[in-house]
Amino acid sequence: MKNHNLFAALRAAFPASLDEVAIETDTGLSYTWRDLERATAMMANLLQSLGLPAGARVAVQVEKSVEAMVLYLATLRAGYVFLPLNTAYQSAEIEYFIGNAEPSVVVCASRNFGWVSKIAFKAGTQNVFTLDEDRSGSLLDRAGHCSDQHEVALKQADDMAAILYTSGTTGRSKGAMLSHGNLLSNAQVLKDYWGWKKGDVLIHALPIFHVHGLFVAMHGALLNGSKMIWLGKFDPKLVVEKLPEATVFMGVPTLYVRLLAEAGLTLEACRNMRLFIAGSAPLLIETFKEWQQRTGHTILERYGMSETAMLTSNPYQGGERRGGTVGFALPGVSLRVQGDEGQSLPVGEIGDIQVKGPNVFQGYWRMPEKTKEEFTADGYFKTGDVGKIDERGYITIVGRSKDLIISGGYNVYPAEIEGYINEMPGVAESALVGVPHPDFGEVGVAVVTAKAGVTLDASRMLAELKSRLANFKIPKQCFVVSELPRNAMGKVQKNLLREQHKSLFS
Ligand code: MLC
Ligand code: AMP
Repeated sequence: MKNHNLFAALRAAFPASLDEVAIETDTGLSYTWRDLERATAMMANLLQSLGLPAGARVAVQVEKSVEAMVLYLATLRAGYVFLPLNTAYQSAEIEYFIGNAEPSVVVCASRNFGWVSKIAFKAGTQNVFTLDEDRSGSLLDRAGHCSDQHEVALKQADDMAAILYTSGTTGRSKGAMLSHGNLLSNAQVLKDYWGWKKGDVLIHALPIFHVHGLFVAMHGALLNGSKMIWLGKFDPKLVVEKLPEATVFMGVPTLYVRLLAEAGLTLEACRNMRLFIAGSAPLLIETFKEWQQRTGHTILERYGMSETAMLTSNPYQGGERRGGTVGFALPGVSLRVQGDEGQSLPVGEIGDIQVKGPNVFQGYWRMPEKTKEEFTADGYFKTGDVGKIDERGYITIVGRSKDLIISGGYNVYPAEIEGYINEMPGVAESALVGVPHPDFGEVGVAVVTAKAGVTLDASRMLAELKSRLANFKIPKQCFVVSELPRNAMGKVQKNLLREQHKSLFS
């Protein structure tokens, strides 16, 4: 029987000579393909020795490191389900994810072991390990005693490989279940579409707890047997320094904005580069054009999401990469734009983007009703993005029907933040809106009203939020006003607030 385990496909793409370098880190370490083969085997053996139930979740909140990547690959290899968590999440956020996903294994940074293990044990997790970016922690200690021989677990294409938490209008996060088949089909399509070839070297500068860094970048390099230059954190100077050794770079728009601020970003620095790819948030046309002028390269913009991995891409070859568009639906992806009455819209008209394809997820973890709501009767997933298709087939995203702010490539759900603000003493109501920002593209601004007779202190409210939520979710400003604008139906008019504050950071 064919093994559809994603790891098996990635492993099959390792170069024949396992002694070649697979990864070079910014800390001066170098890992061969043999190192990856052995380390994933040892860690997979450790996971399998724990007697976990089928489909067990392995929840991971650790700093980026090659060992963290090995943990991801080992989870696939052993046949369990990987659940990555942003390192910025604090205890209330982690408590929700662990409570909801009920992982059998939790891996955290040793400095967080006290509070994370408390949450995990309370939720019934039996195994809590630590892993730090300096290759220390109980996970590696334990894996070090395991055999380096391991047979890849047998998986069907529909078996779950990962759960990625993402949110919606109600504010509570939903776990998007992605199968081995979802991830592998998308990786294979992108390998061809983006012309990955022998000799390619990827600069990996993104976090590995979201689709972009974990799947698009990492699977791309692995499936091509390509070396990665591995940066623990995005550092624009270091990226520029490493460009001459690389051929492919991927980033969210903020990374491109910050790279453009580097004097060292020149034609000469980019001489060996083949491809710059951007996504996760809208790339401003100014950034697109400035990049062309400075480097001689045209950024290739693509579009995707946690529930679907990649959906569209500008062409790598055989067509123009058009700034401001996200290109064409990828091979195998069926994409349509629908109007309010569920009718297909003609060329150029704006409507809801819906998609179907082998990359589209299996549903939301333990939320069958929510899953049903997000699909049409004929099986299309409602992305929550609003866009149009031009006469040449290029897709442009013009907005979102979901109330979502994308800040520096991270999602901020207004409903979640408003929920926290509304619970604060003296607050009557609040609205969080996204406004343009030169570095993060968009940032959240809170507008709050007080209960009668109460004087609210905006900076204290922000400090209170900061003690409870991931730092990127904190509004960059907070205004206390006498009332929020409403329409005739009594609904808060966020568009007016957006308009009012649109120049705050320009
Ligand atoms: C950091 N800060 C942010 C922020 N990142 N504020 C708003 N939005 C962000 N994204 C704030 C922190 O709160 C902190 O504020 C200050 O900046 C410094 O924090 P830091 O952690 O040191 O920041 P830095 O390292 O500079 O991080 C910026 C960044 C990072 C752009 C490198 O945000 C990043 O890696 N973004 C990429 C996200 C990503 O990979 N997205 C892909 C999602 S997948 P203070 O006040 O506390 O000091 C997806 C699907 C798809 O969307 O299509 O790909
Ligand atoms: P996430 O839930 O983190 O996976 O975020 C996915 C969302 O990011 C999509 O639904 C889009 O709204 C947005 N997105 C991703 N890529 C792009 C892009 N190239 N341009 C505009 N928005 C994008």
